[in-house]
Amino acid sequence: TDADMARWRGYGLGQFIHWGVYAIPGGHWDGKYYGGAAEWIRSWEGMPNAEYDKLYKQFNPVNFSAAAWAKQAKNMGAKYVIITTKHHDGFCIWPSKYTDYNIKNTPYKKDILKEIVTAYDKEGIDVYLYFSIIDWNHPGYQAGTGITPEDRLNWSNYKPFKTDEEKTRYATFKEFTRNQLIELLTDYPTAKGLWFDGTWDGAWMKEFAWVDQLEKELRAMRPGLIIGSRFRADENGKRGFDSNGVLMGDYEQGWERDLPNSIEDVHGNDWDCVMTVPENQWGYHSDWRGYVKTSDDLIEMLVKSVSMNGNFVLNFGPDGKGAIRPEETKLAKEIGDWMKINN
Ligand code: JFZ
Repeated sequence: TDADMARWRGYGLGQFIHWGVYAIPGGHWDGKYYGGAAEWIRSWEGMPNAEYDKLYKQFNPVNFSAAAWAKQAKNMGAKYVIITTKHHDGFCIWPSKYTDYNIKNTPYKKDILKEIVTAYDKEGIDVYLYFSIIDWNHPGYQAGTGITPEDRLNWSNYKPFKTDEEKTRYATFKEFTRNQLIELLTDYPTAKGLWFDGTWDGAWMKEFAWVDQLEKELRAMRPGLIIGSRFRADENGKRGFDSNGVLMGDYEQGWERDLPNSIEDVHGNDWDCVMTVPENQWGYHSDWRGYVKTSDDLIEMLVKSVSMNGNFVLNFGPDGKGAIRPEETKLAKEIGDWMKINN
């Protein structure tokens, strides 16, 4: 509704959190440094499923405090948070009924998503749920290439489905996805919106009509729900715009780690920019290399975003024990100090 979008436009600064079992290896596996995004280690390192399965069995974040995270976000001046409920690896930080690959089956056991939603609600920070369509854990995902479980890890391997068996398997994945989204909206009723990722997957893009219907269903379930443009892709694979160039969704999710040059570039659309501190790491990587942004860099991006009618969302990647790293804590404090003077 207009009131919900008016609230969204007022955010300015948000916090993004990427947290999952990939935080345990932190960009290293088998004694080797891994230079790609730490949350992609399962895929680009070709980690066998048996190896990756060891991670959730040891996920026990003893330093995790949702209240401390929420307080830090509040002091930074963030008005909303986007939290990864399920990244591409398929691990769910809530006790989903539809897969065993979830927090309940870790040593930690407790519903992390509930802890986070409760803590941020308490600070008056709106919660948005990041949800990946890509799911390397589900047997029906990318049925067209799913000869071995490892085949599913490489989304660029996608081939159109040929057999009925493949189509049937993908149908189970669609149903699973729909069930999980309904589950999230039902069990976390205060969440304000969904932030989608991984919809560039070839199979999903061919499901245009089905996705359209699902979006209508979710919106009917929760009036005022905010959904970004990346949920849908047109038949040509152009994410988030229909064939007439009209935005599909409440705001444009296209300015990832990038800012428009001028207000003309945003074509009157609402938009967000999600940003990493190091170059290409969202999940926790124990060894940041290359250019790391300073608080001055980030404040400049925030000011530019807000001046061009966008929201700026700064990413944090807590470690495998649940602590936010000191570098990020320092940046959050510096940005917060600036916000207090200039808000
Ligand atoms: C995706 C993920 O693969 C990544 O791990 C992280 O979660 C990020 C927020 O989203 O990466 C993307 C998605 C879209 C673009 C680039 C990277 N894009 O549109 O340019």
